[in-house]
Amino acid sequence: MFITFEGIEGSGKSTQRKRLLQWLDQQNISYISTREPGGTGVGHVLRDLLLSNTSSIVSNRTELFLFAADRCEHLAQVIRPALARGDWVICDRYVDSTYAYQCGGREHNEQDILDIIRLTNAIEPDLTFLLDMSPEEGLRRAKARADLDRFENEQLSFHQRVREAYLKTATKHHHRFSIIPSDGQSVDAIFDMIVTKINERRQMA
Ligand code: T5A
Repeated sequence: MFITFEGIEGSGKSTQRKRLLQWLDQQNISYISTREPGGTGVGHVLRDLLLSNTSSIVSNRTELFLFAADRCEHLAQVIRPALARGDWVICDRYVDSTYAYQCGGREHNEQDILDIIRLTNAIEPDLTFLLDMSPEEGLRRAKARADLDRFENEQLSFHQRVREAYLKTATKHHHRFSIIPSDGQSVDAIFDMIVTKINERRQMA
């Protein structure tokens, strides 16, 4: 299975991904855990460029192509080989982040974003968990945890557009999306919903 976690800043993706890895260990399921940007050596360099507050990137188009480049390497070096071995792939952010941030947040033309995603030859995930929450709460958590990065420092309206774009793409791809309302929900309650959904999907397979 190829499972992705999506959501605005601080929505709890990493927390849930780590919980899922413990569960997979208990189930004796072999997996790899990865993320975008930064799932490869090349991606690590790109991640620094993309997220650093001192980044010299000024063009939103450059940003878009760097995310796409990160994904091409990630697919070639990590995701495709893992799926070919029969491992589960658990990925923090993927194509839906490009849609939400570059189309929603940065307001690139929608068709251009869909074309870029298509050109990366991305494999469609089996399941995508969208941890949906208000940007105010997500940013509050992100601020409490560490210094804010280049995206987290964007205006609230940027994050509101990101959230709306996520909900739009989740409706369009409802066959793979599971929207988890995460405001005020405990880590355990959210994780229970995730495991229920995974078990449902396994029974269908
Ligand atoms: N990006 C990425 C694009 O613009 N385009 C793209 O194509 C791609 C792939 C990546 C950035 O790049 C952008 C989007 C991003 O801005 P990132 O660091 O990978 O950045 O992503 P972040 O969202 O910034 O990751 P975070 O680690 O900040 O957020 P998470 O993983 O969603 O949240 P998490 O789990 O670390 O939790 C945040 C805090 O909340 C607490 C945790 O303990 C932690 O302190 N928490 C809870 N508290 C209360 N109740 C709960 N249920 C909680 N769950 C977690």
